[in-house]
Amino acid sequence: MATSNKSLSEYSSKNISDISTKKFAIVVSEWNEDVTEALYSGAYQTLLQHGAKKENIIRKNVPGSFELSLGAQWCAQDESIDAVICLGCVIQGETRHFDFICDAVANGITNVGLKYNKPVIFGVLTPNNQQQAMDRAGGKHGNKGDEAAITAVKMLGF
Ligand code: DLZ
Repeated sequence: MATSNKSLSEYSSKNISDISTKKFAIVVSEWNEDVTEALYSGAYQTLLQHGAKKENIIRKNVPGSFELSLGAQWCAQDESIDAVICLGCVIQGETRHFDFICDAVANGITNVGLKYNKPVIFGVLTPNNQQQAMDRAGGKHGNKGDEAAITAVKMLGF
């Protein structure tokens, strides 16, 4: 599971589909905003680079990563949305809050995808500290937002 030698912005060309008519929702957590804005920028630009239309990418904010699941559900229930990309950053703290949020958002996002039968992507960083987050939000390990967007594109080409 280690990502230390992998760039999150690198991907294979397998299953890259035509997304010119696809509609995306990107749900962004406001916690650790400097990180999540960088994730959003990566995801948005990656979708555009692969042919998505600006008018087919909507953005919604939620207060924290815990709220990503419900935000994703509100987007996924819109039949015009083909894929939902959830972006957040939960930084390890001194209490078990981290574990509860990470478990909740991972399970919640999974359940929304299964319930609405469409790609709902887990673009959530769970680093030990701010530096690890920045390294994965456009830093030396690439951008988790790029990876999340490519994952949506590939799932639409499944
Ligand atoms: C409360 C909290 C804490 C301590 N840390 C983070 C974090 O690192 N990243 C994040 O996205 N959200 C954090 N939150 C906020 C929770 O996700 C949630 O918004 C609140 O607990 C209210 O439900």
